[in-house]
Amino acid sequence: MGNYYQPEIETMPVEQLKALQSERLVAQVKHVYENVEFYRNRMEEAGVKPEDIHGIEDLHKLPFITKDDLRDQYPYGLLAAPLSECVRIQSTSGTTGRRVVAFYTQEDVDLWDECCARAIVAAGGTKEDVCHVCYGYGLFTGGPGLNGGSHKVGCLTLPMSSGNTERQLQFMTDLGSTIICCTPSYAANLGEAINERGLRDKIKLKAGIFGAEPWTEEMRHNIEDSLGIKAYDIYGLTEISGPGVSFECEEQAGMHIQEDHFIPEIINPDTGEVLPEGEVGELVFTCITKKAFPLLRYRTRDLCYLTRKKCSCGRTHIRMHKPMGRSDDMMVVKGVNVWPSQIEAVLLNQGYQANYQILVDRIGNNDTIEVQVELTPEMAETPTLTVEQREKKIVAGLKSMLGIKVDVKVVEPKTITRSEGKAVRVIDKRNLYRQA
Ligand code: DLL
Repeated sequence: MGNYYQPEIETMPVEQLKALQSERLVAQVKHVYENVEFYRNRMEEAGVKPEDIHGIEDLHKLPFITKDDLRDQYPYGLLAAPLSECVRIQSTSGTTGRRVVAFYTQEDVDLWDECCARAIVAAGGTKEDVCHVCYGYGLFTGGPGLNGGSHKVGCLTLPMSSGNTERQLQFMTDLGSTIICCTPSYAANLGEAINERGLRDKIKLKAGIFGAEPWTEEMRHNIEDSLGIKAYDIYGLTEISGPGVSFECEEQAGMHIQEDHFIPEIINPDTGEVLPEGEVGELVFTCITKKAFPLLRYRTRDLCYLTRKKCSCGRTHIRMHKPMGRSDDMMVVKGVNVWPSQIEAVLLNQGYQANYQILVDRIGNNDTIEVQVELTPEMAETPTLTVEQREKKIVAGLKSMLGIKVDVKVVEPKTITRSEGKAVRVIDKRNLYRQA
């Protein structure tokens, strides 16, 4: 059995949880219908009225919402509470198109903080811990979310924000940080910096809560080894609240979705059909407790599957598999679907670290794809293979994973730019999807 922040909710029998969801869904549908013209219009177009929704079995009758809808309704079109009740905004880091702005009432902030507190406690956090938050603060939800959760748990919270690795290491060693929250790519960079400076014996970290970008199991093992910690995954998105929509427990086998606040569905991204448990498709969320910005049936574009298999931690909330990619970060190269995570898995399996970049271009009518990966310092110091041999081996690994020939360049350690937040893994110069 695990540690819980709110045991009665986290271990609530499934039937009871579903009844709670039904009750909250009915109230939420009424709330948005009465307060948001956008929802009223959409429901009328779909021929559905609030009184047609009696519980979660009727969820499928509601229309979907997409990111384009959010952009069209920017900034206030989806606001469901009076502006005077709103106390905060957060916003997406998107670089194309209009930003998405999400609003929070004080109650919304409290429930979001509780979600993050549950994640921290699941990772072993207590009020004795020193919680080092190096997700970005500001419009990005990572810093504020984990910061709020850490306060709720009663940890000593270090609001470090991202960047300035020397300062991170100084606080970490001087104040004895025990839990670290950041992107997995920055955790890998910190691991590298700690080992280079011989600080491994001076740090007290025991757990890390990493998310905001896709990462592989191979990367998890590397981070756990280099920092000497247990690495937990955490998932979320600005539109739905931020980090803590789901989180891993000590089983490290999928993330429990906070079903008392968010109802998940998996759909076929092409047809919108709801898929049965266990099938891979696009994750859709309905917010049943939020007041200011409660999205109903929001299409996340994240691809994964759900499982309600019993978890040894005792939590009853459904688990989502780590997102396998986004329907919009899948690249089609030479006519083949390529996911950055497939490339990462091949590289890390061959002993490299997650210091790599994928360059895609089009010359004439032909796509080109090149993967650049750094030698690890050990590989550079005591070479067992030549660079050519290494490149050949990676080319073969990628060929068998993807079915296409990928050019590979093995480069010297420290030549690929390190990330402080979300890593930029793909540079696609074809601009096929650039938005107006
Ligand atoms: O990244 C919220 C967050 C902050 C989550 C800190 C976890 C930790 P956005 O910037 O709106 O919000 O980006 C959301 O990031 O739709 C996924 O595609 C991706 N993502 C988030 N967490 C994970 C994860 C935050 N654990 C988008 N694994 C989501 C894979 C993730 N992808």
